[in-house]
Amino acid sequence: MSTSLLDHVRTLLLQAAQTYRASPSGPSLQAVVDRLDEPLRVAVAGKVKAGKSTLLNALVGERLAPTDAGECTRIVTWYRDGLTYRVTLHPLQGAARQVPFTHDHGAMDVRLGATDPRDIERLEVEWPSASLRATTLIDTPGIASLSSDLSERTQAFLAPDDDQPTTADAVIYLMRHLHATDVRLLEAFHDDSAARAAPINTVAVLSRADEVGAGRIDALHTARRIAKRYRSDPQVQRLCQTVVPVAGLLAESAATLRQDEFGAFRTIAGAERGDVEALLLSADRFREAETDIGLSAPVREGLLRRFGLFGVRLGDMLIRRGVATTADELAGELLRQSGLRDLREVLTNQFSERHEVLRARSALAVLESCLRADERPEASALMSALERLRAGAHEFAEIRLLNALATGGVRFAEPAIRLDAERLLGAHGRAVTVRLGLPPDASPDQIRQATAEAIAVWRRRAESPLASPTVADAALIVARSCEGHLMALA
Ligand SMILES: Nc1nc2c(ncn2[C@@H]2O[C@H](COP(=O)(O)OP(=O)(O)O)[C@@H](O)[C@H]2O)c(=O)[nH]1
Ligand SMILES: [Mg+2]
Repeated sequence: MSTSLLDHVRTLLLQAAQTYRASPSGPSLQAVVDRLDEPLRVAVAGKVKAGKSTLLNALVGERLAPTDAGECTRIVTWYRDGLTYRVTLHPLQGAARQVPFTHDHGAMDVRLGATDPRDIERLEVEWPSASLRATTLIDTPGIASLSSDLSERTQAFLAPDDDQPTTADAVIYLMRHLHATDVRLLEAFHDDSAARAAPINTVAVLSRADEVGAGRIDALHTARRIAKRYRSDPQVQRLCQTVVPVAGLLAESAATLRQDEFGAFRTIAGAERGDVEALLLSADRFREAETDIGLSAPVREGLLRRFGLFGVRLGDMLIRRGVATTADELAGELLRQSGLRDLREVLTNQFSERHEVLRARSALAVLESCLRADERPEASALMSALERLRAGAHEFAEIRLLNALATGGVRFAEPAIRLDAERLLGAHGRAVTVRLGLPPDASPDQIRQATAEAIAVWRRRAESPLASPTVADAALIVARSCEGHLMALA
């Protein structure tokens, strides 16, 4: 289904690239054609120190992106799967060039030499990695604060001026606690056009979730409750698909857990419980207090830096209770508790499964801006073809409706109807069983029957004399989605 959409988009782009081959737009159109076959581009955005680079590392499963200070944290950096390890510097002016780097145990250290970070458009890190095969991750410098020095380049990257399309297909937005500025920042890179960042391609992360409530052992429960509250806030619903709490530092360190660290955790878990509890009362205490549990201050300091106070408490508890008896088990359990797997699942449902539609959508945005920038007789035919494609493709209709449901542009009589519509439109995953709310092992007959029932219900809603035109249209789109499944089954 989506394949044909991408094919249509490709054909149209190739025509346009041909028409514009001698103009400045030519190369950018060709680049968009090439991009159709590339992995989805997901940008990690949010304020300074929200934990963006740490989370990116956790998603890759390696420490690549530098965290905290360092000039590279001020540069937009792409991490993509490659055949070899290579870093390319793209300056604002002049040709791209490879730059030397080192990568020992910690993050990458890219040698910029005499180049001023402000003269760099972006760094591109190629890194052979299974995690990067389906998605290219883009680390953005933080947005400092909206009122004063909102980082211009992050802003320019996420929400370019005018009608320029965005560089990323989807955005993970990190926020520590929902702040008025977060809402305004999210709003800043959203608008109503079909092409821009919209709730459909944004997932919010309640980041540094372990720090909620000063790192107490129930921190993540609390964070999950807060995230749930955000999810039901209409202001948040207008801006993103969902909100997931993640302890990025814990996830990053779990993914890269070393045997000596496991040994240190074992030492803690083997010590007298009262002594350990006293030591773990605060980070300062754990770092500095005199103790005879058998761990030197530098080792404790190291654990704290890598896992945070919450992570140390959790690791101690998991080993003490026998939940984790090996380094692998500990890593697995810390990862599970960090929330990273939940985030991955959301990313798969929200982005990976609809990557072709998202990509088609960004490609058409570029095409549209080229057509508008350079008007000529042939452009009008291309523009109508583009509009026909946008209006006609059911995948776009689904995306538009999901956006409209999120932003309140379409309202059904009851919240339950909206939830039903979102599920059928693929908001929670595109698999037909997920859409229908059936168990994964439902039989073809069950699927057929549930689909037929859904079609009947939604056709009735569309034809109801009480339905407003917007609701009727929306109901028709849902019914058509269901009919699509039925055809796919046959
Ligand atoms: N406790 C805790 N600290 C974190 C977490 N994520 C990041 N940090 C710390 O916060 C600081 C900023 O993180 P960084 O990833 O560089 O943030 P960025 O500026 O958004 O890229 C670093 O000292 C990280 O170790 C987290 O999930 N929990
Ligand atoms: Mg960073």
